[in-house]
Amino acid sequence: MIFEPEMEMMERGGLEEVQSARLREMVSTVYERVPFMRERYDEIGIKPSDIRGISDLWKLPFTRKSDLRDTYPFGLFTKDKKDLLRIHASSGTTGKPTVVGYTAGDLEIFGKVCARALAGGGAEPGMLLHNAYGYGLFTGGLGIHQGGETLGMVVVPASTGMTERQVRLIMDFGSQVLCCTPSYALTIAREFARQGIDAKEIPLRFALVGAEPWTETMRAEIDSHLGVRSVNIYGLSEIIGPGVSFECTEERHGSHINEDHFLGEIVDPETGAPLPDGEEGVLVITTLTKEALPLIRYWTGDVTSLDHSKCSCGRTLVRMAMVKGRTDDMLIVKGINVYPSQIEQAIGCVRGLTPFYRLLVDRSGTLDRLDVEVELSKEVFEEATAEFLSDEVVEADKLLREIREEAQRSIRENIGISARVILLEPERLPRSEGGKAQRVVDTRKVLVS
Ligand code: DLL
Repeated sequence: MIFEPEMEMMERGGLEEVQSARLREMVSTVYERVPFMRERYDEIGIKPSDIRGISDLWKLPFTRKSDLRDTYPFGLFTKDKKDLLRIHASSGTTGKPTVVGYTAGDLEIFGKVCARALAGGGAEPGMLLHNAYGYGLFTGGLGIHQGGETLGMVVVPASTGMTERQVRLIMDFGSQVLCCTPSYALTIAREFARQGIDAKEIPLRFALVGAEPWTETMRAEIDSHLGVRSVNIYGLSEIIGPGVSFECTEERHGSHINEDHFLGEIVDPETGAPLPDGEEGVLVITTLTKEALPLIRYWTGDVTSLDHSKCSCGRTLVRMAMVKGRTDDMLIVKGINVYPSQIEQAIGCVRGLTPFYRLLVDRSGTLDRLDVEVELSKEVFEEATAEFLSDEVVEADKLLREIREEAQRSIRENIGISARVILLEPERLPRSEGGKAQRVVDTRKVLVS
């Protein structure tokens, strides 16, 4: 189902006219109402009248997360505090949180873009939505909640944690749609298995997962263990929250950006120059309709690429590839750039391994070392244990050595880096309780005084 076909299926020429008109208005508003931005535009000699349409976008400077921090908490807002209906914030690991605000109009759009995403992911009015994104300052819980209500669904505001209860509620209520982070979807799947509930008995049919990078290997696990067809949902608080882009169940090949509200570009991470379709770079987004906190050319830091080709679902909205990671999550190990999701992908195709992994980066002397801890599947672990117990130590050793060597080879061939793979027993690594998974321990960052 397409929630707003008149916008989601608009032909490109018409869409670009809408985008250009909205961009002109947005730039004028920001220039008039945000002194911080006016000063920046004055400094480089840009006037709102220089921006006649989206083809002039490149003339405008980027807005960065540091600009939000420097003007903390409300310095980039165009509205007075009393004209807002809601505030969200993302904690950030260091320093001040990023604060975002919404007018009534913003919340209406937030509801609609999330409703579009839910519809794209298979949801329909009347279906039950089990929403296990965190409620609170995080935009995931309330954003999806509002999207569900806007679509006409019955929303169960489960939030995160208490996984045993999540499973009971899904079973008792008969929820058909699950929304949560991909790592939490795996935790929920494990809890179903622990309670002896087979995928065929689970009422869920669709899942919209996002808020953190994930891969096709994880998708296969989520789909088979929960009995769903899972799709990606992407977004960030600064732009609105979830619902910036979403995959359709038809293709599950790239997430449609809600381009009538959010104009996406891909730029070179070093030079900032725009890159063509298919080339990987940083996603930069301009909000076209946001009232309280419009952002122009916001540098998301997320690495992806765009695809304007036709999609069989009928939507004309451009698609973005799965996010590889944020430029600031990128590790440089032995001079090679590596994203955790690339390691996940490289080990994902090795038989006997699971998507539960952790990267340990260390430096001895001047040399970086990368260890990849990864859990074995239950089947392989049991096979190896049985061999050990029946004194077939050589066979067990051979089985584990082969898996380890294959994983190391896959990492070397796909990423060009040598890593040591450490096999762990199942359930060894900490599990997501609903928030974003922490996959990297980089001890090189400890300062030496
Ligand atoms: O994570 C909003 C959201 C909630 C999206 C629920 C999807 C579902 P923030 O906490 O501000 O907002 O974090 C935004 O998370 O810049 C990406 O780095 C990452 N991210 C979000 N969605 C995805 C995704 C929410 N589908 C940051 N794939 C973004 C990969 C994602 N990374």
